[in-house]
Amino acid sequence: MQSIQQLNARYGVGQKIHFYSDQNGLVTVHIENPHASAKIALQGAHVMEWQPHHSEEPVLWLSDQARFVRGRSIRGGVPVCWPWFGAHATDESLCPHGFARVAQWKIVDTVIDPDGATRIIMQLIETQQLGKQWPHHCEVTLTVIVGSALRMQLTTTNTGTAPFVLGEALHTYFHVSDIEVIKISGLDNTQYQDKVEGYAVKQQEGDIRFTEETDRVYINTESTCVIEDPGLRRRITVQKSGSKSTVVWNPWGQKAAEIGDLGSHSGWRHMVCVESANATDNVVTVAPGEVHTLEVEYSTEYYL
Ligand code: TA6
Repeated sequence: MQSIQQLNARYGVGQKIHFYSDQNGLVTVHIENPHASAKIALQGAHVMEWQPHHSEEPVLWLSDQARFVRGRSIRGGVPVCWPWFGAHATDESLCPHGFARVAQWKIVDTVIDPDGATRIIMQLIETQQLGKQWPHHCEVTLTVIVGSALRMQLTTTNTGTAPFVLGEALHTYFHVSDIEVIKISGLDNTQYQDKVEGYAVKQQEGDIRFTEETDRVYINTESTCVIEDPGLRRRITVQKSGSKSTVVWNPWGQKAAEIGDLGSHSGWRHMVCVESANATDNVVTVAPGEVHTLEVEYSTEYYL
């Protein structure tokens, strides 16, 4: 594993790209540039914070009860769900949403782009234990571009001789003023599987509004979504490519209490997940030699 000293010597740039270790030994990279600041944990290649300087409020939601411990997913930010989404198809003992979000990743490169944005390139470290859960040859990288917008590219290369089937998501938690005042546009007329009602297939009419537990996999959609938040007078735009599902989730109070790390003081009220995914009907077959990339871009604007 790369030590903090090695990481800072090879990939650090003073206060602009700085690696440190928290009290539980989780290695984090802190990025500071003219556009934004961000924090990424190497466990899970997990973007925990991204704050463009023009944004007064956090854009990503990070639970105040998040647990920063080895082998446990951090509640909030952008968990990387890979190589399956939800429960494993045949073995329920395996980690839901795949192991990538709790596995160790390594830094492959850090770059300061000509426009001042910072590019962090990470690769999932293969281990024997992971190989047992996912007996396929592949290379997985996550490139995070921290600028006035946040971009992420999750790339899977099949380096083996047989095709494999991949499920994945960037399971992003966005910070909102109040779940009951926001609306999400971009999915009108789109079919979804309603997980709250046993995956019943339904059709979205108009914008999404929230009055109860909502857990939906919108399928066959590559649309851009906008989270409109009149409480913060802010729009968050979620653009994507290489993704045919969009998952929208808020657990509401009772589920949040059962989950446990979703925050004190009704933390769940201040979050919504809009996840760019390839899930359920939209899992992807990656042929030998093929490179598959799921890419997202998050941007914000304030209005009067
Ligand atoms: O993406 C929505 C979802 O699959 C929900 O069903 C919900 O349980 C959530 O993810 C959180 O999953 P986690 O394993 O992180 O507790």
